[in-house]
This record gives sequence, structure tokens and C-alpha cells, in this order.
Amino acid sequence: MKPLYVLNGPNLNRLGQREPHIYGTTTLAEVEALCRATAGAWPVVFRQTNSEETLIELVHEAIDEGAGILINPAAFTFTSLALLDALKMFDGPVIELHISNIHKREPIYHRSYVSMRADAVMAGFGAQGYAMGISALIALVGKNAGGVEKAISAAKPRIS
Ligand code: CA2
Repeated sequence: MKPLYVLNGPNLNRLGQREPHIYGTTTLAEVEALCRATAGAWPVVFRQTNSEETLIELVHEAIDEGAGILINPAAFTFTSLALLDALKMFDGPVIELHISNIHKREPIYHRSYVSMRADAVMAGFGAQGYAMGISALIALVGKNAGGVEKAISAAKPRIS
């Protein structure tokens, strides 16, 4: 089974320590545990970096080895065409996630480059959003593999 990549951008290593009114009190280590618990037997590669270069290299690693990407690009969301270009090379599902509702904030937080590639965008669910994001990513990976369609067509004779 190919792993799910959960990638976190700059400053998120400080999660739970600053601005709790915006980002809550859950630490990144707790977010990682939440992701692994939600994924169950599905392997998860969970990473955080403050470097744009490293984040792009992690996307490259996911291109070669990953089934799907859940990414909180933090400030690189709004600045990095290089990250967008890397994500465009990934064939599987990509979910963009933000802990806070970026659209409720100042206009500089409204234009996401990553959204131009993301299959889905989540914002404002707090740390719990990561659990929701993992469940959604597993559903999208299954859909790509024909899993959901197969399940629906198998269930049809019983539905009608
Ligand atoms: O809400 C999110 O998840 C963000 O992606 C977090 C980013 C911010 O630039 C985005 O606009 C929204 C990073 C916030 C700064 O990092 C902190 C981490 C912990 C505590 C305070 C700030």
C-alpha cells in the first residue's frame, strides 16, 4: 500500500505554542498522532519543514512513492509557484488544508496558488481538520482506484 503524505509548511512546528485563538492548542506531534490514528493500517508519511526547497523535495518524494497528499503549505500557499508546479506533477489526489479559515482573514491570505492544483480545499476546522482530511484523502484515493464506483455498482441490484 502506497503511503499518504501529510506535508506541513513553515512555522507549523510551533503549533499549539503561539496564537491559540487562531490555531488552537494542539501541537504538531498531536496532529501527527491524530493522522496516524485516523489512517489506521494505511501508512502515513508525516513531515514538517520551514524550507520551501525541502517542501518541494517532499512533494517529489510523494510523486515517486505516495498515494495522495494532504498539505498545509502555510505561508507558501500564497507565495510559491514552485510548490504549485511540483504539485502539478503529482498524479494522485491533493487536498489543501488550513487550520484557520483563511477567507475570514486579511486579503493577503485569500489568494492560494496551491488551490489551482488541489482537488479539494479545507479551512477552518482547527486541528480536527487533519482527521477529516485523512478520511477524505482515503476516499479520494479509493475513488481514483475505482473503489467507490465498484462499490456502488455492486450495491445497485440491492438498491433498486
Ligand atoms: O491556518 C493554517 O493552517 C495556515 O496555513 C497557517 C499558516 C498561515 O500562514 C496560513 O495563512 C494559514 C502558518 C501560521 C503561522 O504558524 C504558526 C504556527 C503555530 C502558532 C502560530 C503560528
